[in-house]
This record gives sequence, C-alpha cells and structure tokens, in this order.
Amino acid sequence: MMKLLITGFEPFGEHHTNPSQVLIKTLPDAYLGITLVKAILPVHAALAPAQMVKLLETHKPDGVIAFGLAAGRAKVSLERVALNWLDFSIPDNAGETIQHKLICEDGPAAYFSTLPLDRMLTALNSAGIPAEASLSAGAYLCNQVFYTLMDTLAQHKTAIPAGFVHLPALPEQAANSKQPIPSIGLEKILAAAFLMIEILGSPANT
Ligand code: PCA
Repeated sequence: MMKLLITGFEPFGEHHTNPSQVLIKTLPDAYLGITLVKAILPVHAALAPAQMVKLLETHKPDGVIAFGLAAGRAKVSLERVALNWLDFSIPDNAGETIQHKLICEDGPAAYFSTLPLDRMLTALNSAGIPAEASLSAGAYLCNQVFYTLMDTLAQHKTAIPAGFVHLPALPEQAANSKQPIPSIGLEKILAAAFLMIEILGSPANT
C-alpha cells in the first residue's frame, strides 16, 4: 500500500490558528487506498527540521506533501524552490529570530520540488481551487522544513515526489485580521489536498 507523509504546522506569530494544522487534523488516515501519515510540526527552528528527518526515517514514505500558512497569499501556492537560507522577520515559537544564515553550511543553494507541480496546478485550477506556482517559500520555518526535506531525500538518494505547499488564511482568520487579507475555506483546502494526494497515487505522477 502506498504511504504518503503529509505535514502541517502549529499556529505562530499573530495567528491563532493554522490552516495546515486544521487540514492535518481533518484528513483521514487513508484515502483511495493510500495510507496517510500525518504530522503537525512545531514552528521551532531547532525542532521542526529534526522532526521532519525523523518522520522520513521512521515511515519511509513514498511521497511527501508539507503544508504551511502564507497569510496574505490569495492562492494555494505550490512552491517550486527550497532555498538554503534563513532570514526570519518574526521570532519562531521558541523566541529565536535567525537572520542571514545558511540552513546547511555545505548544502546546495537550492533544491527544486519533486512534486508534479504542473499536473497538480492544472487539476486544482480545473476543480475551481485558486492555485499558482510560487518561486519562494520565504526564509522562515516553511522554507527551512522544505529545504531539510529535500536535502534529506537527496542525501539518502531517495527519489520520491516531495515538496511544499503554502495555504492562504482561512475565512475566520481573514474575518479577525486588521488588514484585509484573502482567504480560502477549509472545504477548498481539503479538496486541494485530496487532489494532490490522488495525483501522487496515480501512476503517471510526473
Ligand atoms: N508558515 C510559516 C511557518 C509555519 C507556517 O505555517 C512559513 O511560511 O514559514
């Protein structure tokens, strides 16, 4: 049976909720015959990468989709690039603000997502879910976990589809935000996750 690792993040900064955490809590344990290993990562620069490495080693998944929140974005953002760079504009949940620092001293500058992004994009947009490809996952925890994920797979020469997806805020976050921010409802976020999982489970996942 195929096994996918799906991760989200806990709330951080000014956000009292995180759509990626809500997604992880809502997803079933299996979908279309695919086992879903679900985990919520801490917004903690020291702990989150270590947890991602441990999850990969423990579960040896056949594919990985990591999710996080990018409040202010209007569309589900399929990240193309993980950058070897940390530059936090707000502290993590442990109070650390890491700036101008490599994630991995001797690692490559960047890794590309190995998810079938173009196929996913077409499927999401055809299903009426606003989605786009994004060239930067930022320089905070999401990028750090994304880079660690791709670096760990590269180190182990594990050629599985893996990557990162940023989610817009939920409507309840937009409702309580001082600034006007775009949002997407949980039903659309769930539908997006199911479509991406289905694509990874289908044979031509290129
Ligand atoms: N978003 C943050 C970290 C956790 C999350 O959900 C980010 O974009 O880096």
